[in-house]
Amino acid sequence: TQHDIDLYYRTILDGIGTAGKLVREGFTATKQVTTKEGAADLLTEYDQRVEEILINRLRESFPTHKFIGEESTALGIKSSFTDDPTWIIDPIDGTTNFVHGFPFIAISVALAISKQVVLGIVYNPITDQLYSAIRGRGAFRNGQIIKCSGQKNLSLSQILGEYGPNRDPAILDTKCKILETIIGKVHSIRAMGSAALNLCLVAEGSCDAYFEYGVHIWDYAAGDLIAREAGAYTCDPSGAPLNLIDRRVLCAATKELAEQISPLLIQIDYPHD
Ligand code: LIP
Repeated sequence: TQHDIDLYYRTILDGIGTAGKLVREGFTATKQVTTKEGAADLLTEYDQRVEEILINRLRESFPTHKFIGEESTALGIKSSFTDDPTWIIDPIDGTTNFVHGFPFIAISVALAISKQVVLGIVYNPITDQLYSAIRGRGAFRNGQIIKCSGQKNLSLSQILGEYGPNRDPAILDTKCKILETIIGKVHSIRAMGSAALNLCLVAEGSCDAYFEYGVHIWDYAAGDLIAREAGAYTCDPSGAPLNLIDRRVLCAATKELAEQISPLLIQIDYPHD
């Protein structure tokens, strides 16, 4: 019920407040940086501690809920995406930015019920910008309603595209080819290093579209809802409906814009989350 959703929302906001303080502390502190799946796939002790804070806070209030967390997954605690109420957590989206002191990082949390995301929060603790959405109730930045740009024309667009942490030469080559094809057709391409915030940039209208291959469910579950609630159109980069476990996303201010971008992409497949 809406009453339950409001309670979930208040509880996670409380957890994110505590977690945000720790991220701000860590931002300027010396960090232990380790790697996960490759030399450019970074992890710090803060990622793990933030995830613990959020999961403990939620578990205390909602003991039957399930969790899919980026760092729990990295530790081998693999939870599959089921119909149960499931919190999908990226404690620090943009870990590379965090390591380098580039202030474009976010705590991203979504709640899915029956595999449908019903609430999403993306919080940048450094700039103190909080993006939020509850399904059917619009999207907000620090409590103010936000709307995407409504852009339909590719040649007038500012597009977000990421390289991602995978250093496989074939994948990098394909990603570079895609960007090479697109750059001549648009105002600009940006790579900000946080999938969750990229979706919020489309939601608020400061960018017109974003696509990425190789992202994980925790990178885009919350941002996807925020973008949709702000009027954006999100799909699989092929143009098919978005699937949150397929590790690929295309989000555009309009369906017309998504339809112009999709044919320019080269589809990359990943084993699903
Ligand atoms: C990262 C992203 C970034 C993307 C990478 C990566 P992390 O998340 O959001 O935009 O290019 O694929 O997944 O690992 O910092 O949470």
